[in-house]
Amino acid sequence: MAEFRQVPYDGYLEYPLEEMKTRAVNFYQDVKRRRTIRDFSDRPVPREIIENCIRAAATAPNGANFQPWHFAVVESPEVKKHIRLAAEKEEKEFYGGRAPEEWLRALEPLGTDESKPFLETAPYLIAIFSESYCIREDGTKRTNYYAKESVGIACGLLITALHRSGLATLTHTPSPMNFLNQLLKRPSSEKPFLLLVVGYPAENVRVPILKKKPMKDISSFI
Ligand code: IYR
Repeated sequence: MAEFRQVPYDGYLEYPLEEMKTRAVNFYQDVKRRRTIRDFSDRPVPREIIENCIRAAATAPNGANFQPWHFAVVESPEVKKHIRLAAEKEEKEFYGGRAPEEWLRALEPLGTDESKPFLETAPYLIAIFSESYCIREDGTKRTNYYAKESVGIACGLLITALHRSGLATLTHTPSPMNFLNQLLKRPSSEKPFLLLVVGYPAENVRVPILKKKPMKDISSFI
């Protein structure tokens, strides 16, 4: 079994305790400003920013370093239009009866519906695919361990990197979203995980008031 060659870890930075504390608070203050928005401006965004955020996402810890992800970045207005049409078709069925009553009630305060104009307005859609297996050169299948967990962590990093760059996002999950394989020409070994809408917020965008659970409900120290 081939081993990874080991080298000294020179990337670690230790900060003085007080600095650690302020860094933790400052990071929290910065990420807590992030809000999902559903109304985007069509202002262009340099591709370089998206590329570097994807580079950051791809540093995510992942199973056996198999890096089971693919980021399909859609800039083409034509492809965005096809994605919108396909997503709205699924969402129409979802809101029109496929979703259980209880689920629709839970979405009511968010004010979402089947109309998804942002899929055409925003400068970028990033479809993130999870690769459950890959095909080796000899044609045999190799399982990617913890693919969904790995891709979930990468998406968290991607959203945070975009936020810190000054961009807004919407995590959109039309269900089912297999149409993304066909439209973006991805193989069947890759499953669409998330469709991330990226850009500047539209002017006067509004967001719902959401309360976060208190620490005591989300954590325990044993
Ligand atoms: N995919 C649908 C429904 C939806 C589901 C959840 I859970 C949300 O938090 C928001 C929306 C849509 O995008 O409208």
